[in-house]
Amino acid sequence: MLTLFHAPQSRSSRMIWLLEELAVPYEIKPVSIFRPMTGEGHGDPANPHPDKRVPALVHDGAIVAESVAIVLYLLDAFPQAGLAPAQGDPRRGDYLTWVAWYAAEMEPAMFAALGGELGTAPHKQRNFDAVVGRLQAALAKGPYVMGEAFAGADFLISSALAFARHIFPADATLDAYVARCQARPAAVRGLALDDESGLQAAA
Ligand SMILES: N[C@@H](CCC(=O)N[C@@H](CS)C(=O)NCC(=O)O)C(=O)O
Repeated sequence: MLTLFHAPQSRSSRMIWLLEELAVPYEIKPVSIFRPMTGEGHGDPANPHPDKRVPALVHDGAIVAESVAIVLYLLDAFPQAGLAPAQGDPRRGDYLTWVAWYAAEMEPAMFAALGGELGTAPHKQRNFDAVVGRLQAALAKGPYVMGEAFAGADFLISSALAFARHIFPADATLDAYVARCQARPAAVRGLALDDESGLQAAA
């Protein structure tokens, strides 16, 4: 059994989308998290994440934490979804590069921009420009970062882009990419389930 430890409208929301893509049975366990913007919530003792954050996944007793680890783990465990080139596939390196790039380059650059740090730190501005440039170059070639096919990295990249769209440059290609990813039936179902989980948490 797969159990997702989830808090509404957080980094675990896109994992509901991912689980919907896999079309395998899973359950969602809502947990409280500390929300720094409002000061609400707290680390939930029921959450197996080492830092009481979300997402956390338990699969047949094994705990997987960190968004990137969960994407890699699930897409290898359920290859029938066709969202990750397998070991030995020549596209595997590109896939791993994009997933790691998301965590190592895109997230830090995005949070530096959200925190207003770019103007005072030229190297952070340079890193941010590199992130935008790489994304624009990839999406000028294909509808998804790896080309024709939607793959694991697109969950992470498109959802982060949607979350912080205002700090990225106005660009119809970026808008169309986010819309294309979010129009997937599994994404639409995932969003509805996230909203539902928020209503349950509030009740
Ligand atoms: N690098 C982690 C970050 C996880 C994270 O910070 N999640 C937030 C929600 S978006 C959280 O649980 N915050 C609660 C806290 O910091 O205590 C990942 O991508 O999984």
